[in-house]
Amino acid sequence: MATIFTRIIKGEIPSDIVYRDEQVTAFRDIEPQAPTHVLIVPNKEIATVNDVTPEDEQLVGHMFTVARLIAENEGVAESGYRLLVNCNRDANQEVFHLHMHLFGGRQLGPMLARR
Ligand code: DGP
Repeated sequence: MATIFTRIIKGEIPSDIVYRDEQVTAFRDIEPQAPTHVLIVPNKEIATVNDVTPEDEQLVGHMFTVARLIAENEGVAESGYRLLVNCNRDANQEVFHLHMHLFGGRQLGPMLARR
């Protein structure tokens, strides 16, 4: 089923797009958790990491190349940034269309909140 991200990719609802090509679209998160918070989304609908297949390896690799480019464009490449992909319930995945978060622009702290 089409997600909100497919509608963004198709231009049916507005978003702040920072990069797009034939394979991926990247736009700013609607609820930013850092000065730079961009979502890198495959144009192809893949629900979760569990649905990634060997045929998607080039596409998934391309998401990293695009992340690197966006980090440079956003001016966070040298200071550092975090790439994060949530999968299913225990990771609080909210939108079931594969996406990579790019966070940067501040000290991001430890990788996970400590219990
Ligand atoms: P995740 O928990 O990994 O599924 O994160 C989903 C992210 O998507 C969350 O940080 C908020 C963002 N988001 C949800 N709906 C929209 C939207 O309509 N526009 C934009 N730009 N971001 C959205």
